[in-house]
Amino acid sequence: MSLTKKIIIALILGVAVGLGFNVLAPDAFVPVDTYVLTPLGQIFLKLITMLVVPLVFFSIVLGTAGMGDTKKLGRIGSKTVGFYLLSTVVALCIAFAVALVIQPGQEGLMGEAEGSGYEAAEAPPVMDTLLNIIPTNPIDALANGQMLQIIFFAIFIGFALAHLGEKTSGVFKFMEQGNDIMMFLVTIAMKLAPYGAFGLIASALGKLGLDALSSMGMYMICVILALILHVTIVYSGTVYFLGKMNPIHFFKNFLPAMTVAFSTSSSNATLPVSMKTAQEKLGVSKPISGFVQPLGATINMDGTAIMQAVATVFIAQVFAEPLSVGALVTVVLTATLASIGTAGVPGVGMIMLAMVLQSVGLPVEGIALVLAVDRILDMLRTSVNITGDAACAVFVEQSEGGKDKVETA
Ligand code: DAS
Repeated sequence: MSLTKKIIIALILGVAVGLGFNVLAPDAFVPVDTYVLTPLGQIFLKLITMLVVPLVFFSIVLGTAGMGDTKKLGRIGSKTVGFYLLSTVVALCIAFAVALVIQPGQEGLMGEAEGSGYEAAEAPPVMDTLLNIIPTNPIDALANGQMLQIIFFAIFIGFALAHLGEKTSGVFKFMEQGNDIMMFLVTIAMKLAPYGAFGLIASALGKLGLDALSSMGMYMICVILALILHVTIVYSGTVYFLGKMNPIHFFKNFLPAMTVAFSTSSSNATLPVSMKTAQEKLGVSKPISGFVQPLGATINMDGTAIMQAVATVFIAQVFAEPLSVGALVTVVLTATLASIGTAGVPGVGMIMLAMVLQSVGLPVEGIALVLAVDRILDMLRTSVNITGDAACAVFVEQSEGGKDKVETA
C-alpha cells in the first residue's frame, strides 16, 4: 500500500477516534491524548522539523550555485517572487468574493467584543522586514531557524560557489552530500507519517468536538470554498498553462506532500517532503526546487491569506462594521506583506489575522469567534500554501526550459 493511502487511512481513523472520544468518552480522552495521541503526533512533527534548517540551507546553496550565473538567479528570483505576490492577491480577491456573496456572519451578532487573548502583533514596517532579511550573525540565524535570513545567507554562499568554481569544488561536494543525507533522512522520517497523522488529527478533533464545527459552519464553508476555488482555478491554471503539465498528474503526484501538510499544519515541517515530491515526481530540478519551495514556505501563504480575508469579512459582519473598498485594499496589502515575514508553522495565520484586523480598525477580540475551528482550517490552508509553492516550482522549471523533464499536458 502506498504511503499516501496509509496517511489518508490514518487521517480517517484519527477523525473517527478523535470525535468518538469527544462524544462518547470525553473523560477518557485526556489520558489517551496525553500518553498516546500527542506523543505520536509530536514525534513525527519534531523529526521532520529537525531536518528543515539543514535541508533548506543545503538545497538553497546548491540551487543558487547550480544556476551558475547572476542573470539566471535574478530571472528565477523575480519570476518566483512575482508569482507568489500575484497569487496571494488573487487568493485574497477570491476569498472576498466568496465571503461577500455568502455573508457568513450574522449581522450585528456580537455587540460587545469579548477578550480573545490575542494581542494584535505590530505589523513590522516593510523596510524593517526587508532589512532584517540580512543576518548579522548567520550562525545565530541557523540556530534559531530564522528562515528568511537562512535563505539570504545560503543564496550568498551559493553565489560564491558559482563564481569560485573549481577552487571550492570540495565545499560544493560537501553541500551535495549534505543534501543527499537530508533527503535520505526525510525518507526515514516519512515512514512514521501515518502514525503522526493519526495522532495529530485525533488529538485536534478530540479537543475540538462536533459542537464547535457546527457552530462555525458558514464561516468554515466560506474558507473551504475559497480554498477549493483557488486550488482548482489558479493552481490548475498555473501548472497547465505555465507549467505545461496535466493538473491531474500534478495533484495525483503531489498528494503525499499535501497529506503531510494537512497532518502537520506546518509548511516548514512539510518542506522536506514537498521538495522531495516535486523533484522525484513532478520533474522539478534540484536547483529550482531548492530555491523556489523554501522561499515559498516562508513568503507564500495563499491559504492563510484566504482565511484572513474571510475572517475579516465575517468579523466585520458580526460586529456590524461595514468594510469599505479602501478597507478591503488595506487587508490585501497587510495580509500579503504579513505573510512575507512569517514562517510556515502551525497557527501563524491566526497571529497575522490580529495584525490584519487592526489594520482596518476591527476589534482584535473578533478572533475569539474563529479561534475554535482554526486548527482544522490551518490543516487545510497549509496544504494549499505548499501546493502553491509546488505549482510555482513547476512553472519556473518549465519557463527555464525544463520541458523535457516535466510531464507534458
Ligand atoms: N500553518 C501555517 C503554515 O505552515 C499556515 C497558517 O497558520 O495559516 O503555512
